[in-house]
Amino acid sequence: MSLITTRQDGAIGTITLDNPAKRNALSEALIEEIIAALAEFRTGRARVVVLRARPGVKVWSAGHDVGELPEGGRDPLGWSDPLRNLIREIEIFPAPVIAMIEGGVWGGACETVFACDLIVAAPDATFAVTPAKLGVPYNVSGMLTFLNATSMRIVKEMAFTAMPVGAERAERLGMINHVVAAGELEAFTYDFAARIARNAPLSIAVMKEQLRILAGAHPMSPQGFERVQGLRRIVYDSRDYKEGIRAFKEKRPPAFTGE
Ligand code: LCV
Repeated sequence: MSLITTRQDGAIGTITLDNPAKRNALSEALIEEIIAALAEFRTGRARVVVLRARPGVKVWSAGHDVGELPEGGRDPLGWSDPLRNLIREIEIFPAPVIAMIEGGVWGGACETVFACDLIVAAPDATFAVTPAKLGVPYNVSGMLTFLNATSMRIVKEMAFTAMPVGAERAERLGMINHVVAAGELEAFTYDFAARIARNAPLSIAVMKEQLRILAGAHPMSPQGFERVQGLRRIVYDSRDYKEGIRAFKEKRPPAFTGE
């Protein structure tokens, strides 16, 4: 059973997340379908891609599929984790990806949306960075995605509180491009997409790639990287990490002890 639907109308591709039973959780299977769709759109010379969920959803995506996270002893967000592959595929896709958002965006889905080039949201959209809620040691390139989306102060607030940020505030902070009434969201987004599709695709592709390279140009010494990896291992080997995953699965609040 497909977990997304896709279509291409002229130069505009659309990917619709379509697994409401699991609140569009970013499972390996769903991510593989998105990546395959992006490959098809690249072959089909799409000039813009819209990434969306079904109209009227309350949850755009609940983030990484927690059931697919290791229960300890292994990096939960290593290089080859499906979520990391998805982020990189969106970033290197040679045309703008527009995230069209209704409802709640959680955890790894929040990073996925921030990795998109443009974000258009309905007023009910919310964005939540959730590692602290689960006890997960987020990874360095993921934190850089958040830092490229807003200020350090706001990243810290979102990461430390795990509280959702609403669309209006997100727009005020420059975190998203536009907030549009739900009834006009689709028309606005596809008009936005059509404007981009009428412009020069090669010029846009090279500007997108330049901005990706510049956004990732942060010096980190080998020692600095090794220190981060060592600290992250302490977290994913901790009892708190196991407790966070278990509490989610047992549908109860976690009791973190700092060990
Ligand atoms: C698997 C799920 C999920 C889910 N995975 O519906 O950023 S990090 O580091 O945290 C990263 C590792 C990450 O992204 O972790 C995931 C972060 N996501 C969250 O913290 C959101 C977790 N989900 C929720 O809080 C609720 O599901 C929301 C508020 C999104 C929706 O609540 P609602 O009452 O509408 P349910 O909670 O009843 O969920 C419906 C079904 O979807 C599953 C959930 O287990 C349930 O499945 P069953 O019907 O089989 O019990 N589900 C929801 N989120 N991230 N599965």
